Parts: sequence; structure tokens; C-alpha cells
Amino acid sequence: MPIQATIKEMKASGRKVFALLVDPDGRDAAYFRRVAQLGTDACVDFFFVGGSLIADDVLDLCLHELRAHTTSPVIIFPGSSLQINPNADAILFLSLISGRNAEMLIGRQVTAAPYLRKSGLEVIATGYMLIDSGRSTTALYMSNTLPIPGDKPQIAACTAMAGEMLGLGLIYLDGGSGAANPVSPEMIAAVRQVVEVPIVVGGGIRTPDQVTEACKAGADLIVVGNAAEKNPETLKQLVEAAHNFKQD
Ligand code: 1GP
Repeated sequence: MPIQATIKEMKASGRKVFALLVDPDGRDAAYFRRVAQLGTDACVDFFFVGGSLIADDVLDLCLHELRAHTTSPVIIFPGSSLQINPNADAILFLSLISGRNAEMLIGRQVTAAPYLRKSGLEVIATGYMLIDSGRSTTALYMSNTLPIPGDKPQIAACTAMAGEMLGLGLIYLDGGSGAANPVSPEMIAAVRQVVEVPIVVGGGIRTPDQVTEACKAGADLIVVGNAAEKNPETLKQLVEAAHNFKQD
């Protein structure tokens, strides 16, 4: 089944989805094999692969190793239009709808479209929203945009609503990699109230309680990168918090 349909189906059945984010920059094959094992042992649903900067040619190696050592789907979460590679199951086709940088809203997508068509990847149209999380993140700097203030849930809600009306199939609320604070439950809940499409939440999630809070507020898919890298032993608990979550 296509990945997007799988996510929708999981949402309909109330099962929360967990993705482990792998940033390939500066890593080697042995690292990717360890991450594949770690994610498999923890029962992650998906691997997301990408980063704001991938300086050398390790994306291909990363995809190759993950696919060779895990059966979970691998989804490219591109930090730039250079990160298109056919050796994944799908790609998040991001439009940075929280910003007002035309290149990030549509420019890069126009350049990437013919390559994506050729790649055969499943393309998942995603409204990507950067949320101010208390500290400047690489994503903010690289995108040259202002984030949505963390205490303005209504701006996030209207932005997500517009994204859904434009036909985007996922809304991704991201505090940015290594965010000081995760996106607030209030903001997730405000977005949940106004859109039907699945909501992805990531950035700064470090504890099972934060996973539970995000799920309770209405997140459908939780993304964790840094916390799993720093404390691999906590990954299992984070995944369990998502998978064991039951809405009251
Ligand atoms: C960043 O949502 C991801 O784009 C994950 O962030 O690395 O802080 O978990 P962390």
C-alpha cells in the first residue's frame, strides 16, 4: 500500500505512527547499519532520512544500508532539492507554508518536479510549518524565513487550513531539529480542530511524556531524531508511548 494511504489508514484506526529521523551527514555505513538495527528493535514505523546540510555523498549510502537492513519504509525528508534519490519508498514534497520565501513555497519544487517524476518515488505533498521553539535552528537559518510564534496557535491553525484547502496531504509542525521545546499541545490541538489530514509533529521531542502529550493533542505521526541519537536506549520507550497511546 502507498505510504500516504498507510498513514491515513493508521489515523482512521487511531493508531499513532512513529518515525525515526536519520541525518546522514558525516556518517558511514556502520552507523547506518546500527541505526537500522536500533529502529527495527524499537519497532519504528518509518525511517525519515534528510538534513539541512548533507555535505558529502552519503544520502545514497544511507538509503542503501537502511533498505538492506530493515523492512520499515524509508521516506526522504529533504533538506534541499539535491536530496532526491530513487532508492527510497517515498519523499515528503515540502512546501514551507509558514514562511514567505517564494523559493521555499514553490520555486525549488518547480526545479525538482521533473526529477521527482523520473525517480518513481511516491510523492507526498506536505505543508511544512516551522514553529518558533525558543532557539534558532538550522532549518530556520537555511530557509531564510520567520517561524510561526510558538504562542500563536491560531496562526498555525489558519496556515494549516489553507494548506489543506490547497490540497496538501500532510501537515508537518516542526520546531526544528534540536528545538529547545517541542511544539506546544495547544498549537497541535488548534491545528487538529481545523484539518482532517494527518498531522506530523517533530523537533525537540525527548521524553515519552512529550510523545503522549503530542498524541493527546492530535498528532498522528511523531518524528524523533536528536533524542534517539543521543540516548539510543530511550528510543523504545518513545515508540511505545506512541504505539500504546489511546485517545480518551
Ligand atoms: C526535525 O522534526 C525533526 O526536523 C526532528 O527533530 O532532531 O529535535 O528530534 P529532533
